[in-house]
Amino acid sequence: MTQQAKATSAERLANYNQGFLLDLYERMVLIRSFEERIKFLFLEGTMPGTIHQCQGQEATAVGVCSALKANDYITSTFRGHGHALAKGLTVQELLDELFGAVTGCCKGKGGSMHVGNMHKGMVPGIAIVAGGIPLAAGMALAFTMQKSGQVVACFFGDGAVAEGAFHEGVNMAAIWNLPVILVCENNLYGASTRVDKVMKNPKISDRAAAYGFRGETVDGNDVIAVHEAAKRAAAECRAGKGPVLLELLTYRRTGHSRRDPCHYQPKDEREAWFARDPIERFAQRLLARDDVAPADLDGIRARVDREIETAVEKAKRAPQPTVADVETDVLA
Ligand SMILES: Cc1ncc(C[n+]2csc(CCOP(=O)(O)OP(=O)(O)O)c2C)c(N)n1
Ligand SMILES: [Mg+2]
Repeated sequence: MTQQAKATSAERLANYNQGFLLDLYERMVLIRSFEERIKFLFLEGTMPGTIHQCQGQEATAVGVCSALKANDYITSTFRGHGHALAKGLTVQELLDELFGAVTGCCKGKGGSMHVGNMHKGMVPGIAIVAGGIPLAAGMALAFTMQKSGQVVACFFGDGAVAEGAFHEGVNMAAIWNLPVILVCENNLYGASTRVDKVMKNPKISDRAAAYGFRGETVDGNDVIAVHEAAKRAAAECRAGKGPVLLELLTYRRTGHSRRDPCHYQPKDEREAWFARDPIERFAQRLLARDDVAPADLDGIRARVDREIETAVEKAKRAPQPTVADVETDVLA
């Protein structure tokens, strides 16, 4: 990196203290390492079910959740591991859930597609595409009526935008100025379908204007840009000026689910996005500061690896539900 580029990168992070920035880095590394580790557990056949992974999208989860307060909520999708770790769920409660254990965050009854913990501000994942949007609007209506000052950040994919539930939930949030941050993780694909095949106008943030509120497109692989956009959106929501639509441009490095070899992503497109990896880019910007050394980042990665390994060993031996558990914590 040239001296000039170094100075520019350092200046852009100058408003933040070292501890905050290293926390963002650690959270993103935790998500990437978690996803890579469970990929092997799944391929080995050690872990049941299927998984939808978020390698490459770490900056969206961490950038948004770092802008929220502990008592704010998020809703998520089938691709929720990163959102959960960013909102403060532990590796252990998440892994235990993936292993179907009673010590999991949903007592083993949710599995990978429904991870969450209401005590930590995460509604268990909603696997119906766009299903979280009306629900988030309802939660935000409750917050408004209770004058609680809370906001809800609702994560969904580009594939959700053409669903009826998007229109219904977004319109209701708009007419009542509800405190919802609508977070569209635009990773260019809904399963194997590229966005330009299903959208005449692929700029998703433009849709906000049709409902009469503000939308913004953000570099979703830049954790600071996402954090700042989410901070602005949360402040507007708390001031009664919600909702806000954030379109976060990012890329899914893996297949849609573990069964998908992902052959439809063109090689040059993949290479271009891999070169804009959110973790590596942020590491370079951190290293341009005088108070971050390569050893600091190595130390974080080593700590994360140890944490995950310890949790994997425990999760493999975690207690499974018994027949008596079938009738607990279920509504129907
Ligand atoms: C209403 C509904 N239709 C279809 C599906 C099957 N399905 C699961 S994920 C998915 C693609 C979603 O793409 P996107 O919203 O872009 O999210 P991403 O997978 O990229 O995170 C589809 C079609 C579903 N779960 N719900
Ligand atoms: Mg998508």
